[in-house]
Amino acid sequence: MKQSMMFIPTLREIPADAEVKSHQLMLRAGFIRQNTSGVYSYLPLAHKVLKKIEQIVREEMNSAGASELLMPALQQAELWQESGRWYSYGPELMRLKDRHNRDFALGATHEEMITSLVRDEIKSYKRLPLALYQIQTKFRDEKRPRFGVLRGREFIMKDAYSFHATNDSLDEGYEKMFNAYQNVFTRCGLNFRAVIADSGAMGGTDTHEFMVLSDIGEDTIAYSDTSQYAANVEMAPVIAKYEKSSESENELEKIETPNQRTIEEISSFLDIPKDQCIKSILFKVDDKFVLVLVRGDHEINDIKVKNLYNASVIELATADETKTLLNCVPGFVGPINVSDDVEVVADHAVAAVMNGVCGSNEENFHYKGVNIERDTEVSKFEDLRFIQEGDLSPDGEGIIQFAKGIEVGHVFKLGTRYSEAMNATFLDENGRAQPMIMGCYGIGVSRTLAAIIEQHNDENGIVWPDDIAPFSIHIIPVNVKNDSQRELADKLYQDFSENGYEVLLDDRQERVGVKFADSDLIGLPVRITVGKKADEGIVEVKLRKSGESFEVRTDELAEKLVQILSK
Ligand code: 9G3
Repeated sequence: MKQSMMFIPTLREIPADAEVKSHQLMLRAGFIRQNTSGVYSYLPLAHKVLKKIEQIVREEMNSAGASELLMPALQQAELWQESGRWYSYGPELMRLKDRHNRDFALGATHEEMITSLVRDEIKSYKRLPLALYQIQTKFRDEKRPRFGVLRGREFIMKDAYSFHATNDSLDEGYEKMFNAYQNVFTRCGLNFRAVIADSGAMGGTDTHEFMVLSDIGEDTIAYSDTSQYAANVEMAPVIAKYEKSSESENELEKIETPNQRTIEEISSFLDIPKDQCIKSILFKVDDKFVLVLVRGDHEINDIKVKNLYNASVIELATADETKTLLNCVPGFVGPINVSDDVEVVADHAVAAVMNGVCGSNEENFHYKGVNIERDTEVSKFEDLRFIQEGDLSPDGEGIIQFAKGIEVGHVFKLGTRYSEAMNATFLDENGRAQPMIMGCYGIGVSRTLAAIIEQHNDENGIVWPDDIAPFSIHIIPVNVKNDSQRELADKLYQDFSENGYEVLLDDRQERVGVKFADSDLIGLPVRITVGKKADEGIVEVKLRKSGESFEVRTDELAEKLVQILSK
């Protein structure tokens, strides 16, 4: 392609409102332009990369046995009413009315659509398993779109759905998809981890997130420093065992602690280590009030509390609710003499606290000399805290470290959640109607594009992995007015294009400094500069990744390129 004909509006300056590297570079290298908050146009270079990512996705989906289809983005409300999600989703689901005033949703995802499609056609176990996928624009009215296309309101997703007669078959299908995802992200040149993301006990296998390691990632990954274990920090179980100290039990004693509310304040005021303080927080779990205790140096994992009660909503009790139930202001709340309206649960670590400190449910007072078994009515000890760096890895191998991640993929075992709600049944071998067992599998294709740039860039611009780059070779004549330079550049462009290389020829009437700066921004793997030595048949080759550059005779160039681009 000739650059004089392309649409690559590069920018010299870093746009002020772009906070992360990929957003800055996609704007500066002329890959995207924002139309409105969270809505972008993908310009020709971005479009070429999107197609390459999609091609990798297609190849891996097809070899996993899935068939591509394309479903509507316009979804009749009745489908979402059948599953109940029309009522459970809020403003994030974009809705509209047609000319007959009928309700529609713009597709945020397609569980309802695919289930209604399959239930009408599949009646027998002989037609299962079935795996279908699409690559399509999704709409989600994010409250805070940010980081360019990393979190947009309109984005490109590959979403796949599988249908099974048995759970064993679902496990097989899940495994195939899991492996396909490993291939996709490896072929995209990403450093990623498959992360346990379900609330089940350690080793839960019902859902995994594929996380690209990046400091700007919104998710925190807890991973083992020696094994393959990795989990979303919200889900990682804690297997630590706690030793009670051998010291004897002191008397319980109420002490004045004016305005000392937080663990930090109490710990320094009483000169007692944080791991001998007990943090008590009142939660409302669905419509039940629960006082949760953790050791002062730990954090309550509200997802674990929610899962303990199999609740759908968990939130902090308000100050009023705290006043009503514990007759106390937050900051002095504690587990001693708590009314029966409140259940007290504690993390395992609390059971080993000796002569601890906790709130007294009286403003400006705490207890010390607290011994849980003797002084409180804890109904159960559970794993209720967030895992921390330094904890044992739940698989028993290594120590937990944290990393930030960008979620680019998510695979789920859905079970019969949608097939029961929408009566998608098949007749099993005994002729009995059973709900289909489903899996669903998503890849954020446009988010993957940005994630690749997050992991592949330097101070001068994007550094594309060879297989993903919009073009492989950038040919730059230093001076297009110089006949020998221009003619040699054109010849190389013709030859390499005919040889099947994807070549971008910078034939613009621009100063060479501008051409080089744009070339670094766009980040193609190989740059061939045609300059003064064109007459001698010598050009300069520069490798974008290593910055290495060397002179090559044009008659050795083809051979050289094979070495460079096929390694
Ligand atoms: C909605 C809106 C936002 C949503 C959803 C529905 C996330 C929603 C979860 C999934 C699950 C899987 C198929 C591909 C892989 C992920 N955000 N999810 O269901 F209406 Cl507004 O999308 N879907």
